[in-house]
Amino acid sequence: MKKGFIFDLDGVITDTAKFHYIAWKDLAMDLGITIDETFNETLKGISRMDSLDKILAYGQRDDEFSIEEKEVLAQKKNDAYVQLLADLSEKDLLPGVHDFLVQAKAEAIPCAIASASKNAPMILEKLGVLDFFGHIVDPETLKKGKPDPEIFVKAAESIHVEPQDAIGFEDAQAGIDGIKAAGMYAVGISETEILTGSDLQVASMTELSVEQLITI
Ligand code: XGP
Repeated sequence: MKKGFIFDLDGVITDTAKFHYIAWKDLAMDLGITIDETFNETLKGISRMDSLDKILAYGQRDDEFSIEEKEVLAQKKNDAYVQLLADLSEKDLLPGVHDFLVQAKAEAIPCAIASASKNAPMILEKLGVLDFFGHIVDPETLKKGKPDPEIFVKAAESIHVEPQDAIGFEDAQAGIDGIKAAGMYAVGISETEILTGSDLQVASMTELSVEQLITI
């Protein structure tokens, strides 16, 4: 029996991944770097500063900025991203998410968020689902980002569930790799990408039933 659920946020609970892409693409363009959707896949699940570093390395500009300058660039991207979220509300929950959280609550399965995003609490509040989660891992407390398992192990601990009794939900390869490295069952959610190593992959959460999953 599985006893706890751990969710990524961007691309799993809501489609904010598209807003991250717009904001990163604009910032990259200002720096004379062109990124496309294929490159953007490599930013999914990656922290703000690591994402910026990847973009600078991709544009071969990685040695040109001081830490302070990079902080300014990362803040600029985040300001643009937060502006794009101005109208975010319950209507922006991805299909099946609300039903799934209601089912989990009814079955008394604790849920936690394992997202690299520092914006997670604000986004969950806007989506009206903050109260479904027992804990949101603070990415500032992590030594390593995904695909390291640390964030998933911390999330499981926070809801008092052993990793082998937890299920992780992810839309990105770095996330699936982290879930598997943590020793958890991995559910990949993507219509377009093949998430290698997922124990189960679905196109959307509408295909999932809490009752079935907990007996896995
Ligand atoms: P935050 C975000 C990153 O900026 C973005 O590149 C990642 O795809 C995303 O986290 C993964 O969830 O972090 O800027 O919202 O803190």
